[in-house]
Amino acid sequence: MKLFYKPGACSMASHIALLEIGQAFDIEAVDTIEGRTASDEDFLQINPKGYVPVLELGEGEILTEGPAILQFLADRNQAANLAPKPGTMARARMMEMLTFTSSELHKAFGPLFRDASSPEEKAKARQAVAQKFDTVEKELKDGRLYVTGEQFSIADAYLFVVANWANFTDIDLARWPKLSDFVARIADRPTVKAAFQREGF
Ligand SMILES: N[C@@H](CCC(=O)N[C@@H](CS)C(=O)NCC(=O)O)C(=O)O
Repeated sequence: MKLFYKPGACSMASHIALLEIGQAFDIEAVDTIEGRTASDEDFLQINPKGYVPVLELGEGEILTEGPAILQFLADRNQAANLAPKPGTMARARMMEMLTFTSSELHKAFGPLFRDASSPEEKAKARQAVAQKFDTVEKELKDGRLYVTGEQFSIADAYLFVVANWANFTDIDLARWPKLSDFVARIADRPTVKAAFQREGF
């Protein structure tokens, strides 16, 4: 199994999940701008959509889209306890948070990573991110350790990676004390430290 990633990108959530599972896997960095992998393969031949994460499963099977990869990994490796069982309310809550992170929070960061964004577009994006962070802060207000309760899940891996982008985009996470504590707590996991190290940080 091989994960194609970009250092610090959303693919890091899949990287963390793979490390939590604890089985052997390979990783390969991708330059999505040049469209080449570290071993100089044409990335568009691997994923015509041109973005990471991509999970190569062997025998030509390729899985894309972060939330799909995360759920596939969790469901295939239930002993790692990375997601509640499909069909349960707990699973629906976990998917609710994965979807929010993907379609609301992740997307809100978009203009902050685009060189072509104007200062006005970036200011607007910071406002949009702040609004989404307000929502997460409310979720975490009851003092839960993880975003859907007391058990670490793939939703935490994804939310952590995206929320941590605040530290690279001039957004002061201290404005959201519960979220700030959450980010520090997840950053302290051995698997998360290992993912940062393996991605070259
Ligand atoms: N819908 C995709 C979006 C993935 C995505 O936005 N990937 C970014 C990194 S976080 C990427 O590879 N962008 C291409 C680039 O930065 O050139 C998913 O959820 O996996």
